[in-house]
Amino acid sequence: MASTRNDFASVWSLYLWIGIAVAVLVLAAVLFAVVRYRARPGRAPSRRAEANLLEVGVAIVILAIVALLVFRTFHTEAKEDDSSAAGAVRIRVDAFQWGWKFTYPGQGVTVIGNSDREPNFAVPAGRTVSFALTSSDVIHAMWIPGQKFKKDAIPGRVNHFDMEFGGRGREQGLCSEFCGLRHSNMRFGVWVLSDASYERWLAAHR
Ligand SMILES: [Cu+2]
Repeated sequence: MASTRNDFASVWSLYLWIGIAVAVLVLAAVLFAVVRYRARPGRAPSRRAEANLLEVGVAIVILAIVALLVFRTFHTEAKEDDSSAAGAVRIRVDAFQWGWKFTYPGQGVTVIGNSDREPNFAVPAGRTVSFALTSSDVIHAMWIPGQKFKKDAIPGRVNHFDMEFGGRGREQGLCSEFCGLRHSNMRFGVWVLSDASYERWLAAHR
């Protein structure tokens, strides 16, 4: 399991290029029809209503494109949802109105904060971190823009996912699902630390 940071970039550009190709084809076909078959004196409209072979061909091409996009999307999504490698750092995340609670099971460490005081939790750089995300009231979403990652926090359901954090420093995180009055202040921070600093951080928060 490697960093998921750029996984969706290739899926996105695939969608983009297929979208551009389809747009160009459709516009070209419309332009062709407008120019080639425009009204001219002495021309009657064609009485032809269908072209079965062509229509079947187009349907097959569309199905193939859809199948490719569905496969690529779910393939990438499955990698993202993969959890979890042995020896991964485990963190349970509880979202609530309007804050976050981060618990390290078996470590005796819990960090909690709200819209007045945003919580900061820590992860070791370069190691797999396995998250279990849920909500205690309404639907929230955990978003770490620097990691290009977002996942819903749904009451009564636990979402599992793995992440690997690269460079050291602080990543800003926030709630990205409108969840009430103080939604915009529902933020958190992630300290990405070296192994030694991470252990010290854990010890200091016990
Ligand atoms: Cu929220």
